Amino acid sequence: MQTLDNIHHNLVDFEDYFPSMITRMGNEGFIWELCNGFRLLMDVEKGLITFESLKRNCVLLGLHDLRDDELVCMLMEGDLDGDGALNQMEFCILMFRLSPGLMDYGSKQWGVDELEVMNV
Ligand SMILES: [Ca+2]
Repeated sequence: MQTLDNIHHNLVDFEDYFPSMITRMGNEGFIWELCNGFRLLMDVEKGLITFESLKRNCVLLGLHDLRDDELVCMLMEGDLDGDGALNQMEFCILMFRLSPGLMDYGSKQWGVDELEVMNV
């Protein structure tokens, strides 16, 4: 069984990318990029990220080294309302959880209000 910690090890480069993106783009630009990432990964018809859409599109986010069980783990970890797919809010929260550096940065810079803004 994969854990989020295992996925961390596979995503070290990916994680480290986030804080530098915020520095470069600012908070609003970064949130826009996160939402953009969600749209790249989602199933267009459902408006949600499903296992199938994640598997098909994860190359776009540099996640091509992830195995099926790791993708399933990400979906399970991120799925807060139990519908088996990720909506935009769940995706953004998962991205924060996958990036300890970002979580640390975000907790200093952002409040709950900013996170709720993403849930449009
Ligand atoms: Ca869900």
